[in-house]
Amino acid sequence: MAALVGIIMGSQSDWQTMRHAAGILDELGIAHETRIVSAHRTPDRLYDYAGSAVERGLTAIIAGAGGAAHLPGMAAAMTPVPVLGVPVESKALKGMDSLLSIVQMPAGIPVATFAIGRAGAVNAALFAAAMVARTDATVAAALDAWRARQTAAVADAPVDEAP
Ligand code: RP5
Repeated sequence: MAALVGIIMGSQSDWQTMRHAAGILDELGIAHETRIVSAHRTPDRLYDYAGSAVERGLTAIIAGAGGAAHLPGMAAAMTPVPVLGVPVESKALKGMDSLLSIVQMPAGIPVATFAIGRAGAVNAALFAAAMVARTDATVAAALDAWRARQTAAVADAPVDEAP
């Protein structure tokens, strides 16, 4: 099945974060693809990927990067497909560098920016799912069920946990 959502990341090291986005899309049955595409190390690959996103039918691109995180913004500059940016937590600055690099786009080239790390990856995937769900009743039902399971899993009261 052709991918509806693309997950790209700047490095293999980003996969530990971005795999959470892929996991959510797997759970919801949304066809997706995962690629390492670096704005700095593989610029031609980025050009090819973003340039072909429309013709390949992608609804959204989830782009994760850390540090000087130019991948989401550069991808957004080269395609009209909505780009959802995930700041990966960096060792030196705990992802604040990634967050600010991704969120501070100039007016005219939007990137929807999510939280640093796993929460951002999960929410970017849920957001992409919500986009797909507008025109896909099966995905809409899967997303509703996912949210209902999450709600049902929240206990009424806290318990002591093993240290
Ligand atoms: C960025 O540099 C990547 O997105 C990654 O988060 C960061 C570090 O990359 P590696 O040195 O671990 O490959 O381009």
